[in-house]
Amino acid sequence: MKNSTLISKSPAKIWTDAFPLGNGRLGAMVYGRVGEEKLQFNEETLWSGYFDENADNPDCAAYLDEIRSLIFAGRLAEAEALANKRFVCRGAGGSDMGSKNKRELPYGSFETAGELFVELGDSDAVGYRRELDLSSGVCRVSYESDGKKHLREYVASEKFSCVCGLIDANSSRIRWRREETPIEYIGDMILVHSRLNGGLEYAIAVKVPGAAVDGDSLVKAGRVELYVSIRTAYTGESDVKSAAIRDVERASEVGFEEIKRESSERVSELMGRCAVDLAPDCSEPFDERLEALRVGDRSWLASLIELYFNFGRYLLISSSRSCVLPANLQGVWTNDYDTIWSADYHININIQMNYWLSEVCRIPECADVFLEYVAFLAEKGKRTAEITYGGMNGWVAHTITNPWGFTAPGNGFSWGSFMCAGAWCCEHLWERWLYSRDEAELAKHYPIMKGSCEFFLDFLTVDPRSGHLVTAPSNSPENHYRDPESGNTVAICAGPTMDNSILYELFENTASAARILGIDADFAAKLDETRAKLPPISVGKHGQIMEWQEDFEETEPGHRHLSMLYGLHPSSQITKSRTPELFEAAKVSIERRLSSGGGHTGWSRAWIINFYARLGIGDECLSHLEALLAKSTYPNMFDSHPPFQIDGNFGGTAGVAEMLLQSHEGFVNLLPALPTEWRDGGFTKLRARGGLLVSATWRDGELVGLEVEAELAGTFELRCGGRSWVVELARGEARVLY
Ligand code: FUC
Repeated sequence: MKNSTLISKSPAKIWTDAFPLGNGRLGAMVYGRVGEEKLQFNEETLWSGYFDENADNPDCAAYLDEIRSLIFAGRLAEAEALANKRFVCRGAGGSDMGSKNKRELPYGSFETAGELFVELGDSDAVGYRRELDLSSGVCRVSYESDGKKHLREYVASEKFSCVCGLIDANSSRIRWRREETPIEYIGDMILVHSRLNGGLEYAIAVKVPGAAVDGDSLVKAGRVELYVSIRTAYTGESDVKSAAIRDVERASEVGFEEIKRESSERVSELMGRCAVDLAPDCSEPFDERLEALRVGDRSWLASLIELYFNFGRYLLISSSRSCVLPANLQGVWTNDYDTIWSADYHININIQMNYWLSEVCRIPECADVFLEYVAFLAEKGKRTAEITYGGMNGWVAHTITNPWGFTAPGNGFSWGSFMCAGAWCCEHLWERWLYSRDEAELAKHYPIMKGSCEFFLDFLTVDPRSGHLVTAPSNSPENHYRDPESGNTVAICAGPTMDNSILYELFENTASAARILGIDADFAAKLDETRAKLPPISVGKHGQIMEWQEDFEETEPGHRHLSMLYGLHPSSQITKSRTPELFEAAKVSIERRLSSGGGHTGWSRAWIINFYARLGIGDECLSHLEALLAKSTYPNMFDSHPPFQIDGNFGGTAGVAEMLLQSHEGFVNLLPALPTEWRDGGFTKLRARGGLLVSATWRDGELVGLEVEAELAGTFELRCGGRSWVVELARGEARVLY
């Protein structure tokens, strides 16, 4: 696979220089240092905190009507003050998500497992090269020292559930470091067995065959083999220490080379599911090319974008397979004990963006854990509907959640009470159906979608000013507007556009699912009737898509959230053919955001790329891909919010796919947003809804080759510019169309 190797000619100085390895459950960051190697480790469930029984606040419901009355009376400042006082979780919730005290709170934080140091004694390095091969998942460090070739290799094995390494050395001293944690050196092992704040028991085992204990280290003559595993009691493991030891003993019996072979094969199969061809292969160091781009040298831009596309797929494969938790705000990697935002799950764009690439890039199995997490949230969210909302049916979740199942509003109304977070997660259940047509899976997911609908059938209330059914109190994710009465900046509102768009889609999808399954005819009819009463997406005085029901003055016109455009992407309520006026207004909304400094976080920029892909403006997509790389990317290609936040990586990769193939309008739209600069290129087996695999090539911006393969039998329509094809294919059938 070309443009699939991250290369650097220098060791990592800081964490965001280091190269990431992951098997879905374990993460490792490889520094590749001369003299003393450093690797930092994570395990996906290594979270402080616990389920906070206290978070759901029974006092909220009593104030619901009063808050609504104040909103509808235009007394927004009072409504907001009351909501901030009463419509929040009990206790500290997620606290100030950037604070350094979350380890002491029930909410907790994703924590580093610690660092492994391997003292090698070499001092000089000639011809240093550090590389991460995305097509195999092997990280290598090589150089010459004292006239001898030195090689290190590392892999994260899914099958053997270990991170493994092989390091050339004359002699080495190996130790583990984790703050305030007892570490044992016994025989050829390093062992940690402890608990985090909140009580989670965990164990770390490092096996170095042939090593011996020397004080607070292991020492070994000659080449070093490393086998590292971390286990926690998150899923109820009764003997985490034995489990971690069992992992490394088993792996060491198999041996590094065999583990590397098997792991490379597995990663190669997943990475090989699809490809894009945007530029000749380039093996120049990534960090040097990134610096060149930053100073205006665009000669490597296309190869960098192809590398970025591959890196996003690699990161999802590395942080979201054979595991029990979805990729969090940092995937499966953190170097902190009290990580910013706890590296939790923000479900008002972040976790959803993590999984946009999974279906179209043919790694749906990487999204399974997210869909299972939605089911977990639905269970926990029933409690919130019951307690916080005074006995409402169904389930609800809000802006933030964590592995303990926090579903209450956050501890601040304006950011913490995004009402449709859980409903948005249900969109991924429906997308899975659109790609897979798996009725059994749809039947499993239907109760989750129905439960979300049931909550909103209770929560929606008539806005006396418009007669529409609206969510109230609510807000447009983390954004504010000027209260026309008081002139104050407020967040609180009724029926923000994003809520209306998400619920329109949820009700439509759930009714469709009921009819496909041949069940709940009356419920489906109720959903249709309710959907018709939601506020429509409207155009404001600037020609923009209105973010709220009324054309309020925005106080943050460059806000990072473009929530009012949910109907453009990821939903398909705004399209050129069906809603031309809204389609044009969406462009205005994006331009207004950008002209006021919008797109300044990685994920926001990535969402803009997807928006412009849906608008069919390829040159804008390219311009924002360039900005995503140049302004929001670290030297190891991690996305920068800042700080590191992985959703930008995933959203950027999804954006590249969206530029080349779309299938949200009932037909396959080929090359819908091809930049002028991408004169020649191609893609292989990107996946359309309905299970159609599509490969295409273009020359001078014109389609010159088109092949399809049906994962599922069906009749498919494909369009490219003025040309179209309708093809009926049997399951598994491939055909050259052009
Ligand atoms: C939401 C975003 C922030 C950040 C956080 C993790 O609050 O508005 O930009 O991405 O999630």
